[in-house]
Amino acid sequence: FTGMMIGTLLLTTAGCGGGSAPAANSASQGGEAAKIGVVAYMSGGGAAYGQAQKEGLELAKDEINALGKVKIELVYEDSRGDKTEAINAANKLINKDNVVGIIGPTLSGEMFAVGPIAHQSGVPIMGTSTTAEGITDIGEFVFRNALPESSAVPQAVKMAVQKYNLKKVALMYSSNNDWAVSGYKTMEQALKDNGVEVLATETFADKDTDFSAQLTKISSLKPDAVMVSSLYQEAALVLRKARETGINVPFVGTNGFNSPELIKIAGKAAEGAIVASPWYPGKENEKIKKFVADYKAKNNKVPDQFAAQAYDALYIYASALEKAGSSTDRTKLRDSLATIKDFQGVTGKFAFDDKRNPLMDATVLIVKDGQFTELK
Ligand code: 1QQ
Repeated sequence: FTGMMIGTLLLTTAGCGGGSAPAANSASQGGEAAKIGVVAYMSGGGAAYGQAQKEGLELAKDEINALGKVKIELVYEDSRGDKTEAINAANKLINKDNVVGIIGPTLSGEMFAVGPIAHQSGVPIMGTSTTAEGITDIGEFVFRNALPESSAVPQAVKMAVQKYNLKKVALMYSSNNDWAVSGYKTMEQALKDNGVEVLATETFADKDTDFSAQLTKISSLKPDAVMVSSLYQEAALVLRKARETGINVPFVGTNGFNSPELIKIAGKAAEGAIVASPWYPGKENEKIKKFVADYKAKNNKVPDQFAAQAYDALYIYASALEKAGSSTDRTKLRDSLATIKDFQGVTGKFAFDDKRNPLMDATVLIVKDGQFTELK
């Protein structure tokens, strides 16, 4: 029973329920707040991703509302990283809360379940961290400002190959996570493109805690590096076990590595972990400095990539809402979002391409002395 199938099923059921929810595309009533739904992974094993997204969104919302050009109200739903929960959340937001658009969900797998519902309901939906292949192929109401792995991974792999003269590596990924599988495939292709040999490919599952069998095997093959596609929880435990097993080579990750939780959980074992990110707080830029300072004042920590991408996503919505001239018209909002070409956010210059994927830059980062720093 795939997420897609559940999605279709619930959509059909909602459709048969019959006209309980009024369409949210009446003309704008001056000054009315635009209701935007948020589906995020806010509790459970990957909660740090969704919590960071919420913090980024809250800061952006307060600033946008203070500016006064458009007014935004956010309605949060916790998906707990689960496709069925994400589907229930989206159906509620679309049919009960009557949101004009949705931000999220956090995971690509959740988007594969929820995107078709939003698309068929004519509700724009934007992923801020959905980096797998094929996300926007779901339909023309589906957007993302998340940097696809197909842009991020080749940069990280190429940099690591050059920097550490990699010839042979081992691969690991979580095989029951749609995004992790997609990220692994992208890694495999990037390694091929760089002429690197893959000595072994080992799998595990989300929520696994014992990686000794895979790492014992990998250790015996003496790779120059290990590449891992998984969320921070599993990646951190892999790193810890790897160092214990005597594997002290660089690790290259996919987007799951981009949470400071990776470093918190792995401790010293995270040193040398490499990942490409659309966000780097250390850049000399006034907009970034202000965002970091304001976020710190509110949340007592430096914003991570998930906070920054969510922060920019709400500004992108605000700018589209302003152009659309309506706080309730879902179709106008979709069309307006699609025209965003010259946006300047804390993650840099941003535009949607004609497939509603982002055109934006990435920085390759490495964990050094317990911090993500730029790998040059
Ligand atoms: C995806 C991701 C994850 C790392 C988000 C937390 O990139 O599921 O697409």
